[in-house]
Amino acid sequence: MERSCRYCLEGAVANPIEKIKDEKPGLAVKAELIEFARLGWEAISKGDLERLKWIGWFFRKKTPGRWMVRLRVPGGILSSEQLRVVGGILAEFSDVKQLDITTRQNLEMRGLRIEDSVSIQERLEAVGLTTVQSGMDNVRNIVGSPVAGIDPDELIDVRPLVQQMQDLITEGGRGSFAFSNLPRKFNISITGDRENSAHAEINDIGFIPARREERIGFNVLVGGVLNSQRATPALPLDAFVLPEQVAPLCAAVLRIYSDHGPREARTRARLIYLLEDWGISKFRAAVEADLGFALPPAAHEEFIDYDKRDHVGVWPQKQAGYCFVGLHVPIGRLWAHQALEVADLAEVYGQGEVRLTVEQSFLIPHVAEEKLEALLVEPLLAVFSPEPNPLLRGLVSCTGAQFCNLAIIETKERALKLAHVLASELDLPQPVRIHWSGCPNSCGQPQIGDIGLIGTRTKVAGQSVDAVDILMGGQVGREARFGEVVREGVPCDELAAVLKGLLIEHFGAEERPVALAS
Ligand code: SRM
Ligand code: SF4
Repeated sequence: MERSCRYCLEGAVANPIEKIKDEKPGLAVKAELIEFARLGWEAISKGDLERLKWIGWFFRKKTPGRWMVRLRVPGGILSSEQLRVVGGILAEFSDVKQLDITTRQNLEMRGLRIEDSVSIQERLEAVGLTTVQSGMDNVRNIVGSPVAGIDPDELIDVRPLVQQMQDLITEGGRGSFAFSNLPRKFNISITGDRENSAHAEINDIGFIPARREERIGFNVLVGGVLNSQRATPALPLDAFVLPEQVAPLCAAVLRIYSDHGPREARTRARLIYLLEDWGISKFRAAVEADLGFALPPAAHEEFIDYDKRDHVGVWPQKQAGYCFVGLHVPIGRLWAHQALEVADLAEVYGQGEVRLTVEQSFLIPHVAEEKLEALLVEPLLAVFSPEPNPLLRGLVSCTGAQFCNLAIIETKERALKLAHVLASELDLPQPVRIHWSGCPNSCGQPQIGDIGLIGTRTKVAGQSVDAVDILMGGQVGREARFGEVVREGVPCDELAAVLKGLLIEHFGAEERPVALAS
């Protein structure tokens, strides 16, 4: 297939990031890290500050000199040894010692200095962790089933596929120049369970287990996006692939997106715009031409027939005598010493493995039944509970104004405080998933919450104040759908009362009787 030059915009005006990439590829800074560490952050050019996101180093305007470092944790699976190194780095080098679990089953370390970057990168690499291509115009952390290989009802164990894709896209963690000049970010989800546990619909490619002619493989969705411009669920490609065709298909889609995806306006540089420009048939034909073989149409028998779980609590594994224990991390944030304690728990009670979820929590797999009782009384489980209050359990929050360059409002602390207030006043029959995003970029996935909150500003008595737009009706798992805006510009100071009303009216919440003073 004839390709147009991916660096050439054929006369169109390039957006500033394309110009930065033209001057020097984003990934080139990997080889220059020693020099940046020597010179210090103040000597780094604006272009290189952007390029450093290609290797996971995010300059934070709110805390100049103290960086956020984003890892890649394919499918959310990491070893206790890896987590211990992450906790150790934070303990030794970070001023705030904070670690966030992200909505892509990933980790972000905070408060690190570029001056320490060489030592930090060496420690990560020594245990097989990489930060490469975790930001900007790259394939972001690949999300997958957090219970792959242990779910009694799973159809395909996707762990090898997730690793295969990660290796392909990052050249084994070393960095791939072939896949790191995409028009914009790119998200991939793959699950082999029956509950759509990693939100296929909000990814640029989503793989859903399906059966065709007695073979289990995947139906393919393409073009899902959430951002300030639009929220569009991924569309069926009308194609079925076998497990061994997953990585080749991803590579084909990425080449096509790289060569033909829009690069003029940054806001229109996502895959969905290419799909809308070409139509699914032309896009599908281009994928087949790149692959060199025809794709069968999507299988009729598709498996999203279970309700989606958050995996919090104690669940039996497919391995007899073992269970996994899902522990809830309030707003996805933990501290260095807690990361180290989690690593210890995984070793003492499990088999040295921890799995992160898209709900910003984690689970410890392979807990032998006879060890369960002792695990459940560990002091850390008073903080990371297997039985959290229903309002805390469904809470997801993006980073927000504390650290994020683009935030309109503060989210994490506010979300937690509000959940505690509501939990003290209301009894709920089931968890309500409340998703916070500090701006319309939608990192907290507000469109898929039962209630979604998007940061904005409004005027109260002539003063500009923090506010949110409220969405409702989002559904995950089977029959996933996006919520819609039901209230605009609700001042954050009024939010407790407004949410209380919505929880009572729509989610069966009941007010707790007020204790009378004696
Ligand atoms: Fe995001 C930009 C945090 C998941 C859509 N996102 C940012 C930046 C990098 C902005 C910045 O430089 O400050 C935020 C870093 C703040 C910080 O210090 O942590 C940021 N995004 C996050 C995380 C950490 C939110 C969280 O608390 O979990 C998530 C990291 C995922 C990861 O591990 O890779 C995160 N971001 C998402 C998601 C959800 C998802 O992928 O499932 C989305 C919507 C899905 C999508 O992209 O279609 C998302 N982030 C964005 C966008 C809008 C992209 C667009 O097409 O316009 C931006 C803005 C941008 O890229 O210019 C953005
Ligand atoms: Fe920042 Fe907005 Fe993303 Fe929240 S949604 S992390 S405020 S870019």
